[in-house]
Amino acid sequence: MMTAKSGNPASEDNDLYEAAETDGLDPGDIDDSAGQTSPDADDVTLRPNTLIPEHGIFGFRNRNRVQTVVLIGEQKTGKTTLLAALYGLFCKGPVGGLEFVGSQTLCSFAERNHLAMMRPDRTAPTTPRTSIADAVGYFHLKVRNGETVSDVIISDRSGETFEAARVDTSLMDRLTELALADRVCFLLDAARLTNIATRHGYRRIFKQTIRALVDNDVIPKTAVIEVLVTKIDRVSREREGRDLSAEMAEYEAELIREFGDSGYTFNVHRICALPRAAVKIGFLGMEELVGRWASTPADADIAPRPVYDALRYIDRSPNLWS
Ligand SMILES: Nc1nc2c(ncn2[C@@H]2O[C@H](COP(=O)(O)OP(=O)(O)OP(=O)(O)O)[C@@H](O)[C@H]2O)c(=O)[nH]1
Ligand SMILES: [Mg+2]
Repeated sequence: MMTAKSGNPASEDNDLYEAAETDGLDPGDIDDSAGQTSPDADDVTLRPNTLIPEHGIFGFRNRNRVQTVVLIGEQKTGKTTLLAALYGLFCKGPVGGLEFVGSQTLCSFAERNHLAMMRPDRTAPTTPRTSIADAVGYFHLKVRNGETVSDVIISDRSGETFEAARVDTSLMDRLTELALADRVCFLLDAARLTNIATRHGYRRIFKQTIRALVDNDVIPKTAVIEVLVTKIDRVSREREGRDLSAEMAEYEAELIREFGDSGYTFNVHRICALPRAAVKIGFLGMEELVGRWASTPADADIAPRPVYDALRYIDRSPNLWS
């Protein structure tokens, strides 16, 4: 007959076995993270606000069928603000027919959104700079369109790392997120693009970044490339009689001419993630953006791909051996 005992039920179970019987048993998968949660203090459980780290992303992708979006942009082009805006939009309700289901990085989203909106004393709200010392981190978003549920992970890292990789291609190996990309988004700052003092250099540098990544084959051939023209609110007013929209359209057409036949699906979209300078513009292009990012791809074609530039592969083989 079993008698009721107080204490740990697991130890009760073990009491029914001899030590020799239990020692050799496989304990099964133990969830280490369960032991790492912060202890309750005053009945408040703290939740971590970390992103999915580089070493955790492979396991996450193995467990879930996800779309991986990689954000690339110089410093202050609006990468983190875009992520904050995504969260902010889902807080208000469905976005373009997509409903929010969940997120493994909810606290990180909330923190970015809070920081993007705070500091009312500043002329413009600002997110803290993503530090070059931080490795890449991934945000997670699970959304639903009717019966179809999709998982999206989005990388965020410091713009300085991309700037360094543009001028020194040996640093491209460090952009580990690119190998996982289903979609690579290059953020193009509309304000810098149309500013007379900065536009010349910025136009050249922006193309140079895409060219460096495409020519060094660090973007998977199956990935879609999109250029996201950010901060449209800042160029919506007429400036010194110039038609800023037409100037941007001209550059966008140049990009499509130059990269449209590089072997990738290549598109340009205008977005506004923080319509501060022209409130009427609203969150331009954000619904469409979420729709594209969460779209479920067709089943992957696993047939071996033909090799088009075999000589370049031979060129690179010493790198693999070294
Ligand atoms: N007016 C306006 N400002 C924006 C918009 N998007 C971003 N910003 C501002 O641009 C600045 C830089 O934005 P971030 O999102 O921090 O840029 P980032 O690309 O993450 O920069 P790093 O972390 O340094 O690589 C912030 O002050 C934002 O408030 C926008 O759509 N409109
Ligand atoms: Mg940032």
